[in-house]
Amino acid sequence: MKIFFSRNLAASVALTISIVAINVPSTLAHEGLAYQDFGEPGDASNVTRTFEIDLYDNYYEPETLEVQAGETVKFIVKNGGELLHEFNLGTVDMHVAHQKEMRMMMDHGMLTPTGMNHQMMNMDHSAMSMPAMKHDDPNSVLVEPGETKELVWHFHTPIAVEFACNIPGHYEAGMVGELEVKQ
Ligand SMILES: [Cu+2]
Repeated sequence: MKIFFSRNLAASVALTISIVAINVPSTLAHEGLAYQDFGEPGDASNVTRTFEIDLYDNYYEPETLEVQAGETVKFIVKNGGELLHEFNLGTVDMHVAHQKEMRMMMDHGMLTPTGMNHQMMNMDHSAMSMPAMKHDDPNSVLVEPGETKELVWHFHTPIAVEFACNIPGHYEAGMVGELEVKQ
């Protein structure tokens, strides 16, 4: 009887723990969130912190960053690799969605493994029934080899997000870093 009771107790404790685990989503998934939920393009005159990020084939240096909610951060993003790379701030779900768009741009020749077709990127694709094919997301920069770009971002909410490269295959290869926005 005693054994039955403790087993039962153990089972119910295990059940409680698993329910808690199921109910707590991954801190990085944030299903349904958009960049507006954690920040917005920042004003360069309000920058409180500057990070230099080096992009290589296929990883970032550094791979973890930490900021405070309320800060405006300047990211100086330098591509020291031989491939085209992206620096995109978002949740896992946002990156997965953007990877599909990037795959489409690659399939249509707007992007190549080493650069972008600037003429095609600036074309009006609505006439070709290819909307949203322009890479102009405010939470992202595309950086060609040897190029340096800047992204100024204001973080308004404590959250854990990722900075990631959504060029086909790069995220999967490990081109992703963690950015924690602290309270
Ligand atoms: Cu990349």
